[in-house]
Amino acid sequence: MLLGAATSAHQIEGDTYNDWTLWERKGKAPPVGEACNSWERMEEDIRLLLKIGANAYRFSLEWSRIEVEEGLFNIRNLLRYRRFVDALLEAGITPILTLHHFTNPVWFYESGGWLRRDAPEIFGRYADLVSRYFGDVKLWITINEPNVYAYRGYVVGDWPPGERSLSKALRVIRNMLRAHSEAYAAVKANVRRASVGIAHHLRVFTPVGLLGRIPALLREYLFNFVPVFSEVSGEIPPPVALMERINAGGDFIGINYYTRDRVRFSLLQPFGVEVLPEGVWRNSLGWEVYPEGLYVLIKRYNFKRPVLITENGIATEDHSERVRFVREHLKQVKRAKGEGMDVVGYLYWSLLDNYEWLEGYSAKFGIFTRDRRSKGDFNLSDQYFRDSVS
Ligand code: IFM
Repeated sequence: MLLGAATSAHQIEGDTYNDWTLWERKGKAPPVGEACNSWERMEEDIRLLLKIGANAYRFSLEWSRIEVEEGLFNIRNLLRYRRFVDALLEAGITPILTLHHFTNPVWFYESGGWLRRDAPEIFGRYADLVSRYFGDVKLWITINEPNVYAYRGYVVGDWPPGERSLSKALRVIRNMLRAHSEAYAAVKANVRRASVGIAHHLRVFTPVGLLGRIPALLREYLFNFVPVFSEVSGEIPPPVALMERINAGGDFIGINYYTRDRVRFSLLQPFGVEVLPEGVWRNSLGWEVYPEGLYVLIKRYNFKRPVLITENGIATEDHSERVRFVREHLKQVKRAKGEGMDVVGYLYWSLLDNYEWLEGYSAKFGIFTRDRRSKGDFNLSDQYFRDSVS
């Protein structure tokens, strides 16, 4: 089983210049600064992975470093990632490469971004170029959390581009699913035996009261079901599209899991309102911690395919709470495996305390601090963790 950790480029590399940078400069998000300086110090991150007994590492390539202008690729930067992958392989760590993790090149963003008609082809071209350089990487994630990206950027509007339009959000989701399909085909053509999928952010939606079932079902359908179903069936269902055929394929189901929402009916909000009773386990951002949800989602969304837990983590200042969090979630993985689910890996979010978008550096998801100091015992190869998954 793959056991390891996950990160993303903008959150750890430092010195990135993309659409989120513009958002920061507008004062809409805290400045990322040099983050964990991983662009310079990636190889040190490998030492940390070895320290925790990890055999896998999920990280993302920063599209804006690679396609610096439309159709113009910076191969030097691509080769920087190439050297990193070589070092991972040498260390016996399986690289899991993400092509898109929220951030976009400024030229793409300023010309319409994910609303551009040709966004899927543009992304496919980028995936094609990159995958030619990584023929030995067997695990690929095309896009991270398309549902969250569309929701925050085009419904809530607190992420770039700051739109508040459901119809635009649906167009963005549709384009991202098409883009996944393009990238899937490109990677499969260039890399023999590659396994390619999306990292889906899935949540448990628990209704509060009888009427709460309506908004909970709506959320379940739009947020969880539509993206996963489109990926596995190759058809995008309404309201995103009218069963539009795409060639998408998911060789595994990637699940990012953090929390559940308890949803109550509201006459004013079609998607209901969230309620959280006193006394439930929460992380430092106030999100409910609900380990059983991981089991529920693996069972509900596996579509008879291998499942990879592409992210699962807790923001906390208390490292022993983090250890308890991982243990409780791995118990649920074990439970699902015991019932025949093919869970092939578990990646903790995150290796390092890093830049948590609007929350900046206040949320501490890391096993290590930004300066790469250990916070205490944590070893995925310990009997203690192995027992939970074997
Ligand atoms: O930090 C994020 C990550 O970028 C995507 N998944 C959720 C994490 C925690 O919020």
